[in-house]
Amino acid sequence: MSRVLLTGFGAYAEESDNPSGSIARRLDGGRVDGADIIGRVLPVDTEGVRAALAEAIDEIRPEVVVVTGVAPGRPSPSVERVAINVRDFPIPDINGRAPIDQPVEAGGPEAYLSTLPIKAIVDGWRAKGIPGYVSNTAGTYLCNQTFYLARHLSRARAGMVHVPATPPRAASAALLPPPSMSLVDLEEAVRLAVSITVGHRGPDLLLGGGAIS
Ligand code: PCA
Repeated sequence: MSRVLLTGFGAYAEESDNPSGSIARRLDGGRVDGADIIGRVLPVDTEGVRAALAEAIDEIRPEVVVVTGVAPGRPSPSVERVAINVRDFPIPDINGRAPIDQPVEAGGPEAYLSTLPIKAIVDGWRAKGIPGYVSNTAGTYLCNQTFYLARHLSRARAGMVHVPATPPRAASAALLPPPSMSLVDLEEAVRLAVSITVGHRGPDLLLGGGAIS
């Protein structure tokens, strides 16, 4: 029986109700294609997140790790291609830390590629009417850090999905509301990403997912 560790994040900055954490809680204890999902909510804390993730990996010993986070402003779910060994925080974490040009792991590789079938995930999303895409940067904040750590700390197939804002969050924007999708649709996108990963064998699909910039 395979185990999937699905992480989301708690509140930070303007994201008082982080949909990624809600989705991890909602899918926790569920089953997808014969795999058990164990959902965990991680703190948006650059010091604390390593211990929280390492503890979850030690305890669960997952075959797959899917890190999720919210990316307000993005139009739809996106699956990340790469995590870089850089922390350059544009806003502080929940404890006021904002490292500039610090590594995630001193002496670690400069980057890790996702070992999820990113093209198959996008293809599967689109087949179900979810307008997802491959993202070629996970940023330089906590989500990039956690995706990097997931690859660094475990041998599981590991990667990351960013989700857009939900309508209530978008409605709270002072001026132009960011794009949004309902929590139910985002939960389905994350559930599908897990299911496609669990069911995928062999190399990823050979479909375009690049960007000019
Ligand atoms: N999104 C942030 C960190 C936590 C979250 O949900 C990010 O994209 O880095």
